[in-house]
Amino acid sequence: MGSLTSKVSKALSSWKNCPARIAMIGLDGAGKTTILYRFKMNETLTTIPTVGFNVETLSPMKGLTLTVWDMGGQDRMRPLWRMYLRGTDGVIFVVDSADLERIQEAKEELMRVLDTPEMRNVPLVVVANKQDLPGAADSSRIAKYLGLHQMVSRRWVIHDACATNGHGIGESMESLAKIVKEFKSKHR
Ligand code: G3D
Ligand code: MG
Repeated sequence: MGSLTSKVSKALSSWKNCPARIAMIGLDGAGKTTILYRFKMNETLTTIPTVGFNVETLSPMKGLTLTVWDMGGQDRMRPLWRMYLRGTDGVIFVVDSADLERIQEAKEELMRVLDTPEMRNVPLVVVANKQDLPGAADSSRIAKYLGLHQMVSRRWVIHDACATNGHGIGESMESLAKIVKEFKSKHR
């Protein structure tokens, strides 16, 4: 596993006193697995080999439970999502900022998840990944493409990032810790 930068490490260790369940989602190829490699994995809890639905549950740090899966083009699997989303305290949505051909698809998938009753008010961190690639849209453009400004009853934050060099990952995790704690103190 990749080494922990101090920022990522600090943000992750703050979960010890505030256990949380986080869903990390995004289209395939967005960079989820690459981000996970930036965390030191204490344990992989389960990988459930459902045909056509590869969901991983892992705990990079005491108190933090992450469920991770690829979205897109799998309508049959949507009923399963809801099962995994129950009790979720926060969402990390990872976007390939250089793949504007699929940004509309990314938006639709994100909205499908956020529109489920389980996800009411649950805060969102968007990682505008792959900023190193030519033609990547910055986080303010990605926010527009995803329609984030239209979300009124949900806290959201977006960060520019590059998972391959770690830029923005610590900041994203810090924001996540902050808004999830606020959410839990109000709604849980
Ligand atoms: P996923 O888990 O969301 O499906 P991955 O996505 O983490 O497997 O990443 C898909 C590909 O994008 C990988 O390349 C990975 O190295 C690359 N990638 C992830 N983040 C970045 C980034 O910030 N910048 C660039 N340039 N590439 C990134 P491969 O070649 O292994 O398929
Ligand atoms: Mg992956």
